[in-house]
Amino acid sequence: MFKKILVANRGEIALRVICACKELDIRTVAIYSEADRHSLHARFADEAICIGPPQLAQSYLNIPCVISAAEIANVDAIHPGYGLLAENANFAEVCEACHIKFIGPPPEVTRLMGEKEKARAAMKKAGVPILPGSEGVIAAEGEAMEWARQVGFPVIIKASAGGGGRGMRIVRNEEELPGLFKAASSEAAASFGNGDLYLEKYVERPRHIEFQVLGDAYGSVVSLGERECSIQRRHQKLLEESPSTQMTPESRAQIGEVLCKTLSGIGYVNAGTVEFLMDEDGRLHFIEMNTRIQVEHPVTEMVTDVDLVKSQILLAAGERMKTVLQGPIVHRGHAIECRINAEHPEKFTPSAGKITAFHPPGGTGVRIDTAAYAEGVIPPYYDSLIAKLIVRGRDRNEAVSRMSRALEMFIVEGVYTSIPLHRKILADPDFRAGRINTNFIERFLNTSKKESAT
Ligand code: MV4
Repeated sequence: MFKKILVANRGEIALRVICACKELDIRTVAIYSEADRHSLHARFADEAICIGPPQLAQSYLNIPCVISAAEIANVDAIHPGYGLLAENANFAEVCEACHIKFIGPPPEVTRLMGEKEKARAAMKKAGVPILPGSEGVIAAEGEAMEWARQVGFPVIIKASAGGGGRGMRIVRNEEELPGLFKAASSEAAASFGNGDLYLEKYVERPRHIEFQVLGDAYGSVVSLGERECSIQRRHQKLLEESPSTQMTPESRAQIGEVLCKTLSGIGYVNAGTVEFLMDEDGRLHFIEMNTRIQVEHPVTEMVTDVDLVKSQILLAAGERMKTVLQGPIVHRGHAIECRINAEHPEKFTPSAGKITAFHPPGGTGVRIDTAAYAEGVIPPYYDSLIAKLIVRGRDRNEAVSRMSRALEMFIVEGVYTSIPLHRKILADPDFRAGRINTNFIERFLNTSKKESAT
């Protein structure tokens, strides 16, 4: 087993990884920027190394700095958390070259899933349902028109190197296509250094449903069921839950089975998330795969009792799936997570500064993952996520009422937060009835604006 792990991240996820290491009796090394000198991840790690100035490119994203810290501290492995270097195949290769275990899938698998049209082809070949669309990247605008006619409008043009919603264009008819194709291509080239595009049939009002998987180094892959993540705003998830009201034990088992077979064939190791869109007829269509631990992983932990971060570490160390899981995967109850962001309630701009008061809720079935504390400072350089509030109930109704009361009892002063917005979502009749899709927040914000104007 590893003796010492470097945590190449900050904030709540760095703390989450430190928690897992402590329970496994593994020493931890934190890295921190000058803006994070007083952060809890630096405080709770066994060692902490300052790696540079606040800017991400000069600290947490600076591969030579991260690797130097790992060499100096003499660690066996690096856990990248989410974001930052987590899906950087080059970083994983550098770790390997330095004989440091990267806690994640092999670099070639990360690279495959990072090229979205290749991931699509690999899934299709193995029998995972995908949307009708282009085969491989589109060479020219004329080819895009051919595929669009074949698939039928509306279609969506996506960047091969994209994901998370950047560089996408919805095309409703033939007239729009040339302009939108050019725009998507130059946006992709500018933001990813790669202008490659592919095309899919556009799904109206989809739900976003994703499957959590774990793989060991010996070809065993398991599914831990789904998370429903349709409550998003501008591609930032606000609330996630498990199970989805739209899945049954049968449909969950069926999709889980094809995923495990497919990912085992690909050589998938460690934690991963397979994203689907569910159309209005309830059919699932693969869109992309994330090769990291995700922000919303606690939702799955709450309903399965599997510690996903401990599992990641054990699997990376070469443990077998059956040793890691210690029994069958059982789904119990319902979990909901609210991502509490430090942001302005109307403008949605980040709200940095000192937290003057902080009282997180507690009680039965309540979990908080956070690195925030009273008198702590939220630096302006990073993500606006300050806390994740997760609850579990015996069923969805109990989880919803538990979340509502927990949000009522959550005090954060000194910075603006999304807590008031989350309270409103939890009170919404459509949300309570499970009538949600990816357009929910837009509709919700429009109607609440109209109401407050009258
Ligand atoms: C789509 C889609 C409709 N049809 N693909 C946005 C993020 C990226 N991961 C994929 N996205 C979408 N892909 C097809 N063929 C609609 C979206 C989409 C979306 C997806 C999930 C959650 C929120 C979303 C918000 C807007 C658009």
